[in-house]
Amino acid sequence: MHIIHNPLHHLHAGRHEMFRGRLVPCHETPERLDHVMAELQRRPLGTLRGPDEIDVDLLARIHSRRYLDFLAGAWDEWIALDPANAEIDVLPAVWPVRGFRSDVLPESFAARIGLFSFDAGSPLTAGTWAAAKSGAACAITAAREVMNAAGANRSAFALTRPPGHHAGADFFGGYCFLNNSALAAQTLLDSGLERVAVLDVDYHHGNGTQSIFYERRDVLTVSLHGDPRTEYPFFLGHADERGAGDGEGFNLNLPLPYGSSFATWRAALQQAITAVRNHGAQAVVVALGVDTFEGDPISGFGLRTADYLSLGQDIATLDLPTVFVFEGGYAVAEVGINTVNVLEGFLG
Ligand code: Q9C
Ligand code: ZN
Repeated sequence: MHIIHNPLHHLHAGRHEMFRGRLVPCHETPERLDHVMAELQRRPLGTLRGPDEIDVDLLARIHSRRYLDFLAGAWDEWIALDPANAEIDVLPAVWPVRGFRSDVLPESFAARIGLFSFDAGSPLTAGTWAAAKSGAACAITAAREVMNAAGANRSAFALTRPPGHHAGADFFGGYCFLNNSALAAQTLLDSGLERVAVLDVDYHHGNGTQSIFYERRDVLTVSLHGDPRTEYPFFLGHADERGAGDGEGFNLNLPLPYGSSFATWRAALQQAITAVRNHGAQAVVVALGVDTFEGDPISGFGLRTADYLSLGQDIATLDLPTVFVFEGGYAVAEVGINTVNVLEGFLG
C-alpha cells in the first residue's frame, strides 16, 4: 500500500472550538496523526512518502475559486484587522441562513468567513491553508498512485489532516477545509475512470462530499453515520436524500441510531458495499474516520478495536482499487491502532 502523509499537518493546530457557549480545546489535534504514524512504524504496511506538488487549479475541480481565494488569504486579512489577532484563532459568528443572499461577496471579513462556513467549531489558524493544501495534495497523490499501480499495490492511504468530508465546494466546517475524499474521487475520474464511489465510514455524515456530487452520476456517494436527527452535522444525511437531477439514485445515506453496535453497523456496511458494486464502480475512495470507536469522546457508536480488522476485510471484498483518506477519530490514544487495523484487515 502506498502511504502518502502530510508533512505540513502540524501547521494546522487550532486552539479552541465553540461548544455550548464556551471555547473548549479542539478535538482535532496534530497528535491524532502522529499516533497513526507511530503505529505504522510498529506495523509497516507499505512505502511512506510525502505528496507531489499540485497546482491550485486541481483544487478548483472541486472547490469554487472565490472560496479558495478566501482561504488562501484569510489569515493575512485577519492580521490586517489587528496585529494582536496573531494570538487568536479565527471563528465565524454570523451566517447567511434562509432568505439571506450568498451571491454578493461582502467586503467585511467577518461576513465573508460566515459566508464560507457552517459552524463555529473549526478554527482557522496561521497554518490552516498551507496544511489543508498539502493535505489535498496527499489525497490527489494517493489517487494517482492507485491509478499507476498494479495488483496488490492498487491501494493507497492519504494520511492527512485537517480532515475533509464536511467541506463543500465553497464552505468549511466540522474541522474540514478542503474535501480530500472528493478530490481523490475527481482525480480517479480525471485519470480515465468513468465511475467511482466514495464510501464514507466516519461517524458523521459526509455532508460536504454528498453536496459536491449530489447532481452527478459518475460518483456514487455512500455514507454510514449517526442519525442526523441527533448527531452532527444535523442538517443533512437522512435516508431520503438520494441525489437529484442526473445524480438521482447516486447518493445513499445509511443513518444509524446513537449507540449502534458493530453488528448493526456491519449490516449497513454490507448494504453500502452492495450499492458500490451495483454502481459498477471502477475504484473506491474510503473516507476513513475511526470516530465510530466505542471510546470516541464526541461520537456514539460501539465499534471495538478488533472490529476495525473486520471492517478492512469487508471493504477488501469489493476487490477494487482503493484510496483510503483519513478523516475523523478523536480517541487519541487508540486512533493509530484502530486506523492501522482497517488497513491491515484490508490487505489481509
Ligand atoms: N464539541 C469529523 O469527524 N463538533 N468532524 C461536535 C463537539 C463537530 C467532526 C461538537 C464534529 C465534527 C471530520
Ligand atoms: Zn467524524
